[in-house]
Amino acid sequence: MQNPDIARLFDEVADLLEIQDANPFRVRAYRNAARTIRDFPEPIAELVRVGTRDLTDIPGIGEDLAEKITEIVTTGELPLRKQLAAKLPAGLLDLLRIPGLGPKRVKLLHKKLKVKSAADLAVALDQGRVQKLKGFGPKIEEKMRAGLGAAQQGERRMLLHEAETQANAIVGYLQAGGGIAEIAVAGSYRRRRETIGDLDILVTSGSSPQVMDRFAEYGEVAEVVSKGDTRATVKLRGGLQVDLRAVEPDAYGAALVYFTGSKAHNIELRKIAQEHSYKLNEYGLFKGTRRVAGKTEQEIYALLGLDWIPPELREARGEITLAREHRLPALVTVDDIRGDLQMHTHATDGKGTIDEMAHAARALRYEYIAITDHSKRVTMARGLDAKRLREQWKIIDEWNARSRGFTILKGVELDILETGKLDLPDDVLAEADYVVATIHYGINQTEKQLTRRLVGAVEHPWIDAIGHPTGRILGKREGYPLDFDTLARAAAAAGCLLELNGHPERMDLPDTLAAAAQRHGVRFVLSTDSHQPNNLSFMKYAVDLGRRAGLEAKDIVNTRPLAEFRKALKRATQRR
Ligand code: DGT
Ligand code: CA
Ligand code: CA
Ligand code: ZN
Repeated sequence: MQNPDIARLFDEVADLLEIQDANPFRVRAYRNAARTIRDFPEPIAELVRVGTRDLTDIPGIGEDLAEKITEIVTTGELPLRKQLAAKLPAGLLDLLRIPGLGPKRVKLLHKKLKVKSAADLAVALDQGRVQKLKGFGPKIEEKMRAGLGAAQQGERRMLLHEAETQANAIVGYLQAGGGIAEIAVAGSYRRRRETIGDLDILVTSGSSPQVMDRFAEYGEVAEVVSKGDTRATVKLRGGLQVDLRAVEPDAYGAALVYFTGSKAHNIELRKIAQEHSYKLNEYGLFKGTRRVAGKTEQEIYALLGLDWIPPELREARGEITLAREHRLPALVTVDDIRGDLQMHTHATDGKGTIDEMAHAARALRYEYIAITDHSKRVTMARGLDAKRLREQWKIIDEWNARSRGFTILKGVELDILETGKLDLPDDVLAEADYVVATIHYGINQTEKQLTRRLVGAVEHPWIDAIGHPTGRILGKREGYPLDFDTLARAAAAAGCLLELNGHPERMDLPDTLAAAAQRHGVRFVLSTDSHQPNNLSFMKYAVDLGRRAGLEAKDIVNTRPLAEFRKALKRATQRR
């Protein structure tokens, strides 16, 4: 049981409770617990096993939840979840995975239209019964139709962050068994896509049958789908499928290229190989029957006349031409990052204090952070009004006066209201060091309205960046309708930054949009949107996005020392 597995059970309980009209506070308690557990830095199953630490010491975990966690870890199930699920038709939960459908809408569909499954929903849509329900506009209907196919096939993609937890645990387990020379997780995971269909693991080993045996015996395995001497496929309890292949050392590089993909990239590579009268497959690069390369990726790319291409770029989006012309970008790395520019504290919906956030950031050897608690419109998070914000800024001033070598910037995550007006007055915004503006409400407006709201913010003198610009929530909600080209052009012209938000559920901007924005001359800021100190580690996902978009350190302003960072902000050019 990895932390994400435990978290998923709690999330499901919250969904089930919500569909069944349970007390909202109870729903909230399970949601918060799920989030806490998902983000918890140590494996909770381990804590339970060793028993040295009381689970109730974890913020947000009381006696009752601690007991449930222990139950999950020891039995692999949560009886409460089963009880709640038993009260509902089995297919109803599949509906939750359809974009646009949360517990509230699923509840309505069930109550009003007697929809019990994805198949029922398809029929109801076709009969035009769904659009008559309150709260179901044509946009949502369109989204539901698009998502229905996947839901009916039970397709489920996992967040990169969750897949990473699973991947690290499996790799650690396999290595502990010994006999493995090399091991790598290839596929979309290595390309750092924001969601992962399945994990593709490669090993070289002198004893591959034993490695396959050990793999099948892994504690998290729910089902061994197939197993031979050199390959096996399993399904884990959380539903994630994992493929393991053993290859000979001389073919390791070729297998790595092949199984890293993407498929489209492989097809382009194979075409180049053919043009040079080679044959390329997962066993190597061949001239006739002779293998001329295969041990490393580098030698394969080199013989094809290409620079080695970082996995994040292998999407057949022009990287092969760049590699041929030695023009690949020097992609940004986590080490380039000097500060984190979006995080929340306990003043709003975060769990740490200013001091705790700063400490965690210093441990990452950052030079600066911005504290960006929500503004008042976000009532759910007890957003700050001007008075509370200024009180917080006074504390930050005092903190900065006391400390050396590290600076906390006075920031705010400013809500762009439904009307396009801003949630705080200009004189307050002018006093800030950094303002990131975001949309949380009115997301069902038209493309025109939403674009206008964002462009208005981009052009405002005291807004330095637009946060989580598309508003997507992975697996739950697509980004709002936007004329992104117009937004990117306006941002470039105004010198307003666009954020790459590394929160695992957001990873927003999407890579393709970030690449498009860069072509318009936009500069970026990377952030984690942390809600507790250890969330600062999410920066790697913001970097993943940047790398997939082909960004270099120079495209990203928080790779710069503080003084230069300040100068790069739009407010540096304003006169108060
Ligand atoms: P996923 O698992 O849906 O997140 O995405 P991938 O990219 O990991 O895809 P997967 O697991 O189906 O296959 C892993 C890699 O194997 C894929 O990126 C490229 C390679 N591959 C799979 N099928 C084919 C194929 O039919 N042709 C070629 N050239 N490569 C393939
Ligand atoms: Ca895969
Ligand atoms: Ca696969
Ligand atoms: Zn936000």
